[in-house]
Amino acid sequence: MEGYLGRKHDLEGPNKKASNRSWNHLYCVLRNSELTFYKDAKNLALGVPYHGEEPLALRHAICEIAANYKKKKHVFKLRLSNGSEWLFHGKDEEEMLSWLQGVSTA
Ligand code: I3P
Repeated sequence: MEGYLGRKHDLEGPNKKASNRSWNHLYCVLRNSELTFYKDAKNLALGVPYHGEEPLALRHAICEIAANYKKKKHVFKLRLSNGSEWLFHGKDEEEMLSWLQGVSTA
């Protein structure tokens, strides 16, 4: 699946806050148990990931609704096996839930 989500890097590793903590609106692509980010769909077509980032490997990742995050609605949290954590913001409940399900079963 693919589409736009808000993304915030929360933890770089266990108990280590990410240095860049701002929200970005990114084109997200979920394929083959990996999540890759692009500035927009055009950059996906060109094969140019956002800031040259490596895809996030979703094996052994944990994904859940970010119940503790109160500043926005429709946010879910992704914790990777390396301890890094990311928040994702869908435009509505339905979009958030479909990504949550997609990422959880990847
Ligand atoms: C961050 C930005 C984020 C904010 C984060 C700030 O500043 O304002 O929106 O997260 O707060 O550090 P900058 O863009 O200058 O990097 P929230 O939207 O969740 O508040 P945080 O450090 O408390 O996570």
